[in-house]
Amino acid sequence: MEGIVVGLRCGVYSVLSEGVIFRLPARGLFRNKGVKPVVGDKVLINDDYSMIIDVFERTSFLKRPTIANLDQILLVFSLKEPEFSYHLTFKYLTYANMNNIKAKIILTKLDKTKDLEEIENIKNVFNKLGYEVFVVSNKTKEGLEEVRHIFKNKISCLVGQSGVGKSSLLNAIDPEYDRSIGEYSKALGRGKHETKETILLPYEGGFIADTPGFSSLDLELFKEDLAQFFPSFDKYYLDCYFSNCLHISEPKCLVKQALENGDIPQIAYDAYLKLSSEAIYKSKRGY
Ligand SMILES: Nc1nc2c(ncn2[C@@H]2O[C@H](COP(=O)(O)OP(=O)(O)OP(=O)(O)O)[C@@H](O)[C@H]2O)c(=O)[nH]1
Ligand SMILES: [Mg+2]
Ligand SMILES: [Zn+2]
Repeated sequence: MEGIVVGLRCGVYSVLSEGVIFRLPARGLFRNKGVKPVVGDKVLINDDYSMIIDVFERTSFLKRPTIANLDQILLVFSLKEPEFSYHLTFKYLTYANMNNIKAKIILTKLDKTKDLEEIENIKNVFNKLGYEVFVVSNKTKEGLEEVRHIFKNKISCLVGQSGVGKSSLLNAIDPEYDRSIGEYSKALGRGKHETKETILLPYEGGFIADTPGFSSLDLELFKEDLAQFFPSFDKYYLDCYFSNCLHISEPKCLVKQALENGDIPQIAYDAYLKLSSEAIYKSKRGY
């Protein structure tokens, strides 16, 4: 019998198969294969429904949060509490590119801001780089209809800092999900990590994953990966004069040229410089 892993807690898998959720362990043979089932995996369960006996090949794999077979990542950021951050948005868009998974952006807490110009600016920057941006209020439900359709028939994952409203968005989409909602802490500048585990929720021919919020220190990127996978850089970096160009002070750099032509927004390039200055060299790690 085939199924999909929708949850995992203390080594016990929740597998949805033919409309029923089974709680099962996984057989040890996965160690030989070098894979252990994770949420999102398509798996085979044995005839008496007591064990996962095989895991099918993955179409994609994301380490943080750990999830397989994603069609898209929905990066969720709030406009306020916590404040929107270009820095984090670019960081996570780069991460999605590195993993070859499409990403879209959802901005929440529209009801908490009156600064419509800022929203337009954010939209323009990311639209220019080829990303769709959705703006919603989980409270008033403004903008929610536009967001609903992006989840249909796909496996999607909500990724974002703690407190931005990932679980609230799911409840706004369907109150029956009944996701537990945390509090925003002014002192911490984020939520208090209300969602503890990644879980897949069925939605119109697909699934939406609610995930634990990340903290801003969670993800470490390397300079080389940023130079290659930063949003829109894939169009340029192969044609830079130096094959290991970091697009900072090297001559004949196509990224710098695109910046001068206005094809890359200044705010994106500034975010790149900051991310690159914080990152370390992969080569120095000896990989
Ligand atoms: N005003 C307003 N508040 C919101 C909105 N979305 C979420 N919130 C509030 O933001 C806080 C955090 O919401 P959650 O949905 O728990 O955030 P989360 O992203 O799931 O957080 P973690 O599970 O910790 O990662 C709660 O107090 C929500 O009521 C919104 O659109 N508008
Ligand atoms: Mg949550
Ligand atoms: Zn370059």
